[in-house]
Amino acid sequence: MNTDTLNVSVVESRPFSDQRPGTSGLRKSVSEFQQAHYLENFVQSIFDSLGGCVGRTLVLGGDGRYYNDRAIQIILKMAAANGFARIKVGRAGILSTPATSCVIRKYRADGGIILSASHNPGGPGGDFGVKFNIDNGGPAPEKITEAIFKRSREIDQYKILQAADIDITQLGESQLGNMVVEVIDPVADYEKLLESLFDFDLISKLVTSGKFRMCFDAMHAVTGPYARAIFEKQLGAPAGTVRSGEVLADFGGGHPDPNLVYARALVDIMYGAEAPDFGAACDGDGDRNMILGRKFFVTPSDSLAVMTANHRLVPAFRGGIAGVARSMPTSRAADRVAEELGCRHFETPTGWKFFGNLLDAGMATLCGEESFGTGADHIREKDGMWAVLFWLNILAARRQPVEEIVRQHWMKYGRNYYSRHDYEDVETDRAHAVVEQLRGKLGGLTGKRFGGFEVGSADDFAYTDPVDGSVSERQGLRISFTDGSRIVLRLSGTGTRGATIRVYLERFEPDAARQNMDTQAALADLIAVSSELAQIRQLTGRDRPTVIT
Ligand code: VG1
Ligand code: CO
Repeated sequence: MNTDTLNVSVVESRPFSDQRPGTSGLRKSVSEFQQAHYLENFVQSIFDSLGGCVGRTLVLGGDGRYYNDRAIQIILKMAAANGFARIKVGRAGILSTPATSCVIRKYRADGGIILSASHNPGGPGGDFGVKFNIDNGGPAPEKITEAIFKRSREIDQYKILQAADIDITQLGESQLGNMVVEVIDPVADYEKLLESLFDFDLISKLVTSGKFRMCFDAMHAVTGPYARAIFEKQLGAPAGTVRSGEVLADFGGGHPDPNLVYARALVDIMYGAEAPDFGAACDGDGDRNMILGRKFFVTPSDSLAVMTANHRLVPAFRGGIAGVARSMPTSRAADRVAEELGCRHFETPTGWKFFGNLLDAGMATLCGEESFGTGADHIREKDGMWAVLFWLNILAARRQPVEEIVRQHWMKYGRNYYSRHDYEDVETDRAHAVVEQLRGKLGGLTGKRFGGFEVGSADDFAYTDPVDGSVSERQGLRISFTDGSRIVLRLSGTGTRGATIRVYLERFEPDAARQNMDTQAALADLIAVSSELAQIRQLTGRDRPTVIT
């Protein structure tokens, strides 16, 4: 077939002014995405920013949320009209974010589109999103997302093939115009990759021993099929180990964010009578994870530190690691482990896209964020299933309860009490006023005392990428105290309603005798200082956070 004979429509369109990707892709309510030409304009802006689509290969999938099915058909037809040679699409449109990264890398595709608003709720009244990943399998870096945004503001047409919908429920290849649509198994390649990293025999012995019970909550989001295939089928964990394993378009009405607030069902099991030994959950698109022991919560910052300290138990890391990278608001627990190991550690802005260069350059091996994200150099996304398997590998090798492993870790390295306070859906102007007010104070804070705390340094975090020298400014206000405590404040880049203020609190406690406090109590003095500095109550009228994690 030749392009001239293809039934391509060039559709006139007008730009939307609000298509700037945030921390992780473009996220809006479903109804905004359903406006005429909205999705099409953004997808065409991605294609136009690629410097040519002809002959290229793209990976396409999503987390199964509402509107995925329609969006996939639209993108397939647009890709065909724009000259792509091949699209690998997950069966029924399913591909988790980490699995997409894996497939892009394995088949050397030119990029991928993930249809997900991650941990945001789904359904007709929920959110939708589009993430674009580049050929290293990772989220597009800022210079690319800015180019896409720029293009979206001037775009006046898009191309789409006039054709019937393609059946993507069966594996195999079919033709759409000149493009091959290849429907792939969403789990197979990713499962093989994970199997190559961990000691599956050892983990299988643990989960089939009858002496160890685990519970995994897929929150009716994308990890259900992955977890069933890997934990139950491949590793032999008893049927029923995976809860809420069916992917539902509205996630069963839940909020697929694996934390103590939204993963309530799992938390109740893990803190109830007869609690299992190990519990875990993942988010909407499978890149986040929460780790729980019996009546015990592992903060994501501690999880990264414990993984780093125990990396040699995992076959993939037996030869050592080059370095650890964490996002700026993530606690500094992993830094101390890196120092003891003699490996490098890095502090990057929030968002996985900032780890890509460090991983590509072999400077960092493990990465993590306080927002329930951990991952490594096997792909270029954070990886929920990977994190759960890493913990299972540690548990299988050490044969100790989760709580004991973490407490021993604190005894050796000290404990970073850590919490994040979110104020959601704040009126945008008021949220900006909070940031401006605090930013204005930063210059005069060093040396000042607040309660028992003395400010050691205060700045608006700017990051210079050590690989390509690119600079990202205004990445969060941080105030460090001389005793190692920190307060960080930034606005979320993933919300879809109003603005979300995030306050991150961290206090270091080296004394083992004082490592057993309740987190909020241990941070109470610092929380008081943060209220005084940030003036959230005065400037927004909010007297308490919406979500505490
Ligand atoms: C949040 C988290 C950030 C994470 C991002 C994407 O961003 O804080 O650490 O990388 O979500 O996660 P923000 O800007 O709202 O703080 V996900 O699971 O969307 O891919
Ligand atoms: Co996610």
